[in-house]
Amino acid sequence: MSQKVLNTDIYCLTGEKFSRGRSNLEVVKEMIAAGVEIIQYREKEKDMLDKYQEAEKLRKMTKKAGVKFIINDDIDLALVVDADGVHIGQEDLPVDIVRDLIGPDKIIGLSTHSPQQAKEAVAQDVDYIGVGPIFATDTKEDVCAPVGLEYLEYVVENIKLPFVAIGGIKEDNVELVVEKGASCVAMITEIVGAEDIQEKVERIREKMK
Ligand code: TZP
Ligand code: MG
Repeated sequence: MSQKVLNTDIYCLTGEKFSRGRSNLEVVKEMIAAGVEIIQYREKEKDMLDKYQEAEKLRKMTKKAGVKFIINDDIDLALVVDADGVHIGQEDLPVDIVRDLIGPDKIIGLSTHSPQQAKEAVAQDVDYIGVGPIFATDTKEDVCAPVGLEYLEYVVENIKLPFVAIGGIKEDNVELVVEKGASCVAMITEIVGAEDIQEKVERIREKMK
């Protein structure tokens, strides 16, 4: 288990349809230039061939920059592009099966939405959990209703796994999330939809201090 996996402040995800017409390649380039240390490739509506071709390029870019690269959902894709890991949800394959497929050295992240799911994650071979959606999110597909800050508080107090808070987090509310004890926050629209991604990341980092 790679305990140092979320030893960073901002966890970025792709979302091409929220990226103001920019490609994932352009957006990830900006994220890397902003000093982001972990990026998840998440594209729910693209064909596997498109995802493969894109993820190959993103893997090369992230590897060169020393940035962790995580693939959402697709274990096969994570393996073929040699990503650092996969991020799965409650409706994906069970963690033990994913671990068997992906091997002992890759990162497994698991989305959780309740104390029960967090407790179950502790008993499984996951490297980190996602905690959310904290707030209502514009990124609707495959995302459940907001769980609020209470669930985050529960995790901070009771769960020993590394975690990343996610869902509706913006420059304007990130302080609330950090105050509750999150040291790593994930954002899609706030970052991919920013006119100037590097400036946006800088401003979020200021707010997180
Ligand atoms: N999981 C929980 S909320 C969410 C995911 C993937 C979407 C987050 O998107 P945004 O735009 O940062 O609210
Ligand atoms: Mg999933």
